[in-house]
Amino acid sequence: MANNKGNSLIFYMFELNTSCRAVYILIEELNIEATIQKIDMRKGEHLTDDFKQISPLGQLPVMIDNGLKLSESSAILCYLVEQYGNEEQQNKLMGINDIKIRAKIQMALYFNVSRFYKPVADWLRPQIFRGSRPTEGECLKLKEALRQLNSLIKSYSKYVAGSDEPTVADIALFSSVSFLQVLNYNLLQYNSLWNWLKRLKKSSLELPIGKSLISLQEWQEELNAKSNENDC
Ligand SMILES: N[C@@H](CCC(=O)N[C@@H](CS)C(=O)NCC(=O)O)C(=O)O
Repeated sequence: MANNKGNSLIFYMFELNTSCRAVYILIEELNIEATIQKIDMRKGEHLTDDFKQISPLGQLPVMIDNGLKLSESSAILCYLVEQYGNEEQQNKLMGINDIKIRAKIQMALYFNVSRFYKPVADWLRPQIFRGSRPTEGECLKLKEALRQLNSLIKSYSKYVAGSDEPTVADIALFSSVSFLQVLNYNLLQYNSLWNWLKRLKKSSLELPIGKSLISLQEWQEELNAKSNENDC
């Protein structure tokens, strides 16, 4: 049954942005009845005056809930769990009853924003916005970011904050990594990361994760069709 408490939530997202996708996975997991407003950044829909009233810097993701306007996906993820999760979900996704897990979740969220997200976004951007390949420098930075994430996962047992169940930090990081996977990026060499991905896909997040991948797969099919285009 949908979580009706979410009736007032409006979530603005660009389907091909990893931060937006992370929040979308959580909305699905918490079954929040939100209004999802899709903004296509490829068409410049984030640059209009109307959208700048909502997000003054023209950034996505952004949400409005009962007068609260929030950007930055990590902040949105934490807010949604606290506002809409029941006690079990709050404990599982944000470790509210375990200060050490909670601290490690924060650490992994900061790692995502400060070290991981940007190299992934820089590698993806040319492909999403220009249909071109990333540069060698962008490829090298992405490799280093993946190596770091692999080490982080290796240092814990199952999930990125050392918990037995996936948390919001896994959702945030998964969102970036799954994008690479859909584009057939070779992740097999990052052994711990690869096994974490497999675990996540069979975890309690299996359904929201699967749903979030549909639009990505559609985009990838579109990309393939374009690269094989032949009008002779
Ligand atoms: N740290 C932010 C990153 C969000 C982000 O990078 N958004 C991009 C989407 S491609 C954006 O809005 N770019 C437009 C701009 O910065 O003008 C988060 O986690 O929400």
